[in-house]
Parts: sequence; structure tokens; C-alpha cells
Amino acid sequence: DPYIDDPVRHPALKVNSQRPFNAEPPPELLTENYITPNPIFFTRNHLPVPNLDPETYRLHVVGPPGGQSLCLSLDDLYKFPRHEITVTLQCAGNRRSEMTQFKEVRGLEWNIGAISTARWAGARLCDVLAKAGHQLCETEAHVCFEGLDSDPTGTAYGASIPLARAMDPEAEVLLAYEMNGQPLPRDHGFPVRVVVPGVVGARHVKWLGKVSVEPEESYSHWQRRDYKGFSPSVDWDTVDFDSAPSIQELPVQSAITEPKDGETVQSGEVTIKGYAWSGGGRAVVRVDVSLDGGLTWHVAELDGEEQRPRKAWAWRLWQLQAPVPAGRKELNIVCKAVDDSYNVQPDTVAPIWNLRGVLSNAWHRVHVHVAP
Ligand code: MTE
Ligand code: MO
Repeated sequence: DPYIDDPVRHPALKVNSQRPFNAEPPPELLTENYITPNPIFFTRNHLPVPNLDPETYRLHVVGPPGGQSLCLSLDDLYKFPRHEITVTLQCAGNRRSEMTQFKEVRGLEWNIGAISTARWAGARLCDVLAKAGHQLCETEAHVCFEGLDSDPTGTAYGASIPLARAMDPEAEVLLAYEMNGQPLPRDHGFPVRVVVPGVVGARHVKWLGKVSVEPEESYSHWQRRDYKGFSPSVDWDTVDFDSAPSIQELPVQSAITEPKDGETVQSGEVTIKGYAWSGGGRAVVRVDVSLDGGLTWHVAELDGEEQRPRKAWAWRLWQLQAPVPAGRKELNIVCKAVDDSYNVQPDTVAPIWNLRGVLSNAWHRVHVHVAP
């Protein structure tokens, strides 16, 4: 059993798959804290968790022709300027179960919890690449990452991002060795992972073993044959993975974490809570909430966390206290977020449905009963 050595996990996690381990926190725990506690941070593993020794761990950074390749220990990484940022990480498959309800898709049945937020610390990727002699001359190049987790044939997890993002100090791409003030937990990439603010979870390669600059995107399955979006008309017989770009920045997203679907709420006043986030550093500027399925709207109160322009890497938590209209027996609660490019969420799943069930960001809907 290649999974025998996997770490012990928190019992509150909702498990979608045991081997490999995939799990999300329940909605009400997800927005209890702005920073997700490490033990309940969602986990998305494609392979068994490697057990790496921090003493012998080395990160290989391939240098350019005429430059120097680096073989970095953890202590070597600590010598680069330490950079710390709050970043929300979301899986492309978050909220996939809502797509499944519309029409079958292939993938793990994530509810709304394949998203979490942490304070990450590490070396900036641009500093490490510069030390190896890389420059931003090849504007079309890509930085490829390889994990130290692998399948029985020895194939490692891999992904890539454009070199332009990697070399941009303002993009704040990290080689992170700390998560919320602790060494990374094993499930989240101990001892080193990539953190790419504003970009889909799949590029945040865990258990990082190798970094190289290549003329093409990573040839990994997860870069080329997965994590891409398609028209609702495309099925598994007609899909051409080469025809679509790999997902990088994610679209605007929000969801309701309280109350839960099917719950009974008191008459009088109802409190609604949730999260909202957008990719690419775009800030969430507003969350609209409806109690009547989208006929009339209230504006939710956003938390006070500071959002830097074009570097809003972390989610906003929001809440709304609203009177329950007299005589109502049920409420169709809906939320939708707006980001600072005025991108909005689509109202239904149908026009964004895709065979892999990624990029699921339709208005989130929760149906509750009102206590008599
Ligand atoms: N890195 C490696 N090496 N192996 C993986 O399976 N999964 C990716 C990414 N990095 C993965 C990986 C995916 S799809 C996601 S969504 C995030 O890690 C999840 O990170 P988390 O488990 O820390 O939440
Ligand atoms: Mo993912």
C-alpha cells in the first residue's frame, strides 16, 4: 500500500477520497476564521504523500546555458530574503458537485470547501531564479515545477507557470517553507511548495523537487491533459486538450457557508455568511445576497482585511443580517460577488458546464425553511 505512510488527518475534514487523500473542511468551519487553521486546510493530493527528510532535502534549480544550476538545502533557502503573504488557494474543482447535479462530470465531488487561506512564508521564486542566472529575456518561456510525489511508474506531479509571472517581483510567487507560522504540514508540501498568488491550486506544486525554465509549458498530465475549460458542447469523444489554454488565474467566486442547505432558520432575522475571492489579484469589491432567489438584493458587509490593488491575493469573508419577510415559509438564498474589474458570476451552471467540472462559479444557492 503506497499510502501506508500518509499522515494522520483531522477528523472534522469531509473526505472525498481516502487514497489519494482529498478532503475539505465543512462550510461552517471554513469561515469561522479568516486564516484557515492548518489541520482543516483543504487537501488535494493526486498521489501518496512523500516522507521527506528535511536534513537531506534538496531543491534542484536548473540554470540557463552559461548560468549555474543550484542544489539548495533548506538552510540555503532560508538565506534568501524571507517574504510573507496571505494567499487563498482554490482548487479548479471547487463546487464541482453543483456541476454534477446539472449533468455528470468526471472528477472528485467537491462541495464549496476546496478553498482555504493561509499566511505563507518563503523565498521569492524570482530571487532564486535570478541567483541561478535567469533573466526575463525569453518572454514566452515557462517555469516548470516537479514534485517529489510519484505514481508507481515513477511519474512525478508537475505543472508550470509563465516565466513572466515567475520573474515579476510584484506577482510574489513563493517557494514557501512556512504555513501560518509552522513548517508546512506533510499534506501541504513539506518541506517546500510553490505558492502562486491568484492562480489555480494545481500550479502550487507541493514537495517541490525541481525547478526549470523551458520553452514550452510542463509536459505533465496535469498541465496538458487536465485543468482546462471547455464548451458545454464538448464531450469525452470530442475533447481536444491541446485546443484550450491551461487554467492559470481563476474567475470571481463566492459561496454561502451559513446557513446550510435544508436548514431551518428562525423567523425575524437571519444571518448569512460566506466567502468571496477572485483570481489574478483582483479584489472583491461587493457581494450581493438575495433571499428570494435573485428577485431583490441586499449588499453584504465585507470583513475589514486590507486588499492591496492588483495584489488582492486573499479572500474576503462577508456577512449579512437581514429581516425575514413576514409570512415566508422558505428562503432561496443566493450570493454573487463582483471583483474590481467588474467581473461577475454567471447565474446558473448550464452555460459554464464542462466535462471535467472545473471553474464552477455560478451564483451559490441555499434553500432553507423558516421556523413557524
Ligand atoms: N503538488 C503535488 N506535488 N502533488 C499534487 O497532487 N495537487 C495540486 C497542488 N499541488 C498537487 C500539488 C492541486 S490540484 C491543488 S488544488 C493544490 O496542490 C492543493 O493544495 P493543498 O492540498 O495544500 O490544499
Ligand atoms: Mo486542484
